[in-house]
Amino acid sequence: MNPIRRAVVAAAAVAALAAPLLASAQDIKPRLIRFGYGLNENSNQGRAVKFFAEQVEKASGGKMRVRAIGSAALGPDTQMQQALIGGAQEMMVGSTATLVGITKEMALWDTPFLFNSAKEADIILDGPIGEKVKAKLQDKGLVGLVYWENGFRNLTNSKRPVTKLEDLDGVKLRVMQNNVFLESFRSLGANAVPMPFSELFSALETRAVDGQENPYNTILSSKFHEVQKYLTVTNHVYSPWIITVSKKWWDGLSPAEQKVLQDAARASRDFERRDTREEAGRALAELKAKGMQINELSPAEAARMRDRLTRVNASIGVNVGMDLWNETQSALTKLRAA
Ligand code: TF8
Repeated sequence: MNPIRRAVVAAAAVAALAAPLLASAQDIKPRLIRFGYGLNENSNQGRAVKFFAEQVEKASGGKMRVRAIGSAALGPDTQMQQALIGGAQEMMVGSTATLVGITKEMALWDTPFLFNSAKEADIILDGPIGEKVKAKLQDKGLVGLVYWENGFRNLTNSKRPVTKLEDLDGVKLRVMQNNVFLESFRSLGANAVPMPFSELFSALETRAVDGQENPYNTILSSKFHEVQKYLTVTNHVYSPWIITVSKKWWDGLSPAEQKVLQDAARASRDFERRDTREEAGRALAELKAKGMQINELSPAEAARMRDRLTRVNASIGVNVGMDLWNETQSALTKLRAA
């Protein structure tokens, strides 16, 4: 080989080695990601979105930037979902419960007392059943990345201490825009009204509604203790959050960009669950210190409430499909026997 030819071959070899690196750098383009969420910046949700944003920026060498927009400034969950579907917004995190109008299978997670522990929730949500439900979003223009923990929900109100079923009679209770929640609380005797979360604080403050139900973390971070006196420990359902992406936008991303988002989402899930559980552990005491009256249900009353609430189960099974319902029940049975 003559020297010139040798130099050309050597240069080509160097270029070939560098190619994958260059290709992946070119595969990541400058992107601005509008990421909406409903709680405020100082909530578990806000902290985890911030964590996600940092991960994305780090992994993309600062090319992909996440603009986190909290406090429902881009609208309540249902409005953001439509913006994602239409491609006007890239990402969001919100309750799976507000997705049921788009993907009926999401109602599986609304089943009262479905999970006995956060550990059970993690296993089912991160396992094949959670994946299957998440995958259903794709036909509807959304890509689900990971589930976060909203948490076990508890009841608050400003009217009276709720220590038995009858205390709920006539209590005007805000629920999420979701039929299972609506039916569940109607069956308990409450006057349940669906309302987006973004309107809830002022509805409680003006007494347009008497009460609501959410995890301790949210009751605290949204300052509901300022407008709610009584808290009953019900743990009536485990609520997941889910990170969703506009499929229209996602399909235009390179595999490298999609990987950045997927990896960051997974890391944010682990961060969020750890942070949420740690906060939940002290939030109840803090709510008490801030003046809320905490009521525990007697075992007999808890059983009565549970019995009433789980009457909606049959209709959830039919709605999400009996195969999915049965698969979930047998997975839980197996888990509990282990
Ligand atoms: C609710 C939910 C909300 C979440 C949040 C806005 O009661 O628990 O806290 O959906 O993402 O609406």
